[in-house]
Amino acid sequence: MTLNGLIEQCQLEEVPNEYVAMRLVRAFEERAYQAYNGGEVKGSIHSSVGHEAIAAAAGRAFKVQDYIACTHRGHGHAITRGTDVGRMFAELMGKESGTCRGRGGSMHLTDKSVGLIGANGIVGASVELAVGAAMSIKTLGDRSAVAIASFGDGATAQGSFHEGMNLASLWKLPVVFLCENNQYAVTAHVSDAIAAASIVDFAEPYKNVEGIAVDGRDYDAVAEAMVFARQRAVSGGGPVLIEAKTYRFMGHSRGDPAFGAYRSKEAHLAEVANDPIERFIMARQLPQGEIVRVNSVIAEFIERAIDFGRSASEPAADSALEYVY
Ligand SMILES: Cc1ncc(C[n+]2csc(CCOP(=O)(O)OP(=O)(O)O)c2C)c(N)n1
Ligand SMILES: [Mg+2]
Repeated sequence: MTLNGLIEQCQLEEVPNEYVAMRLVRAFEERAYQAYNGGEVKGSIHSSVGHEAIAAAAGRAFKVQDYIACTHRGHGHAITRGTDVGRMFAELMGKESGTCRGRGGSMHLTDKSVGLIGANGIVGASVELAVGAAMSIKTLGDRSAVAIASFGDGATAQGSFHEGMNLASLWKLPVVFLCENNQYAVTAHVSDAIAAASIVDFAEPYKNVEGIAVDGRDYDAVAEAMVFARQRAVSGGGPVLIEAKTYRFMGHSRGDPAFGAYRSKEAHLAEVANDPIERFIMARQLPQGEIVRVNSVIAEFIERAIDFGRSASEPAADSALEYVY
């Protein structure tokens, strides 16, 4: 039950694969949220609605041999790298068939088979994991792979971000720093929390690091920046810091409303009107009838995937300490 399998099922002619990728991420997030509210998901979840163009572009621009470390908002990257979506639901539900045998849940969803070296609940930790992976790539003399650190705007206030940038800069490591700036760290707006005028400015003091700021809701712009960044990093040119600017369409996590407390309804509605999926449909002038047909194939796929999670078994209680480190 992978994205590529779904793309085959869709028998696409007039709709590109990237649309399916973005729409699958959206459908997963919406269904996972519903399942959370229905008590089926254990632990916490964080929705990546609004970030779909970034995940879809990463799925396209990066290669199977690359490594990616994610944040607590990492479902989209797992999907576009090719993690089995049924096993993702099983993981969220704490089931034995999950990608981490139900021990990780949403925030620690890991899938070595696709180079996903972990979602992470520690803000900023994805930077150090990716820099470590990039060090191993360089040490082994592998000239075919890069590591990607996905992190939020809030993570750029962490020491780990600057430590990672410093080492990667000094040693010209093959790493792509991907800041998914959704404007908020829980309730704090980026302008109140981060000292730089723009996050991309953090590339400036670090030698060998190139900074690129893109509209994170524009699939083509993000994909172009990532293809460039990967090429530069893999060929020994040094790291790239991509700032992909978007908006967090939902609340921070379960229980946090999308607007009302710290975001006004008017400002929120103006942001969600700028929807990466709708923009892609408009930019490519995709036929409405085909969109409706493909969306229904995706909806059925999601139902099969969640049913897989539901019917999977719970880990045995006496195995709780196995497979944890
Ligand atoms: C080291 C650390 N400090 C604080 C937290 C609590 N926390 C969880 S998510 C979050 C905000 C993260 O914001 P950002 O990096 O912008 O990512 P986003 O949630 O917007 O994707 C904070 C402060 C944490 N998990 N880890
Ligand atoms: Mg943020």
